[in-house]
Amino acid sequence: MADLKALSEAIIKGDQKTAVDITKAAISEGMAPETILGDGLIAGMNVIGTRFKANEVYIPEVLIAARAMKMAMEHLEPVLVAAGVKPLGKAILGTVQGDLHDIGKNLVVMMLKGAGFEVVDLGVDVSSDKFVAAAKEGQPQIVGLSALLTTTMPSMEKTILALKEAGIAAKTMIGGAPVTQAYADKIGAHGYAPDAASAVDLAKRLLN
Ligand code: B1M
Repeated sequence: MADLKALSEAIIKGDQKTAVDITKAAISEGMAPETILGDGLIAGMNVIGTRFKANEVYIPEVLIAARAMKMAMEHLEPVLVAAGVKPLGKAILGTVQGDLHDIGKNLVVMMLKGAGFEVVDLGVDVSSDKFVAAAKEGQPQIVGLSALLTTTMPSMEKTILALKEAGIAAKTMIGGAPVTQAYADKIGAHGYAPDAASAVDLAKRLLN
């Protein structure tokens, strides 16, 4: 029987080949896809998230683990879809207008996917209109905004206002190096996270 502990270890180590091999073996044995996802892939990413928050691993390790997860997910996703397994929640994320920094935002996207969220990544330089249109179309529970420049932080406020004016019910979360909890409170965002692992915890809290 496929060893899900070894699968989560492979994710933690960022060992793509082993992660893909065990995932494929588990699928062909007929193991429930949500078990493979929860007890193997997400379990591994959860360990990475906890270690990242504790400064026990750093960005390269997170990226390598997330890449292994992505490769394994390419095999698991069609099986999950066929089985009708529901994601934890849906989030749309983007870097706000005027801002081209996406390394941190991409990490947040990967960690959210790793935690079982369906994520629509709108990319960089995303206008408030584009956030509103994507939220109307995608009906996410969460809209996440990233900014790395003090000069683009006002785009966050503009976007949150536009979402409110459009009657979007989704919870908003913000992050990025210059952003603070005080700024989130000031502009009426529902939450702020200082790093990608905390963003996952926050997104889970915002679902309730
Ligand atoms: Co730029 N840049 N940059 N840059 N750049 C900074 C941000 C800067 C601090 C460097 C400096 O001067 N010391 C400075 C901003 C100063 C300020 O506003 N106070 C700066 C500047 C000025 C600029 C330009 C204006 C430079 C110029 O052209 N004169 C220009 C602007 C371009 C634009 O956006 N319009 C520019 C360009 C660039 C590059 C294109 C060269 C490149 C970006 C490449 C890319 O992203 N694809 C770049 C880079 C790499 C940086 C630094 C060096 C690194 C940023 C980074 O990726 N960090 C940065 C200096 C620094 O931060 N030390 C700098 C790693 C990343 C994992 O961390 O993004 O903070 P971070 O994400 C974290 C958390 O913040 C959080 O989780 C992540 C993971 O833990 N988080 C969220 C992020 N988003 C979140 C969203 C959430 C929750 C958490 O919820 C939705």
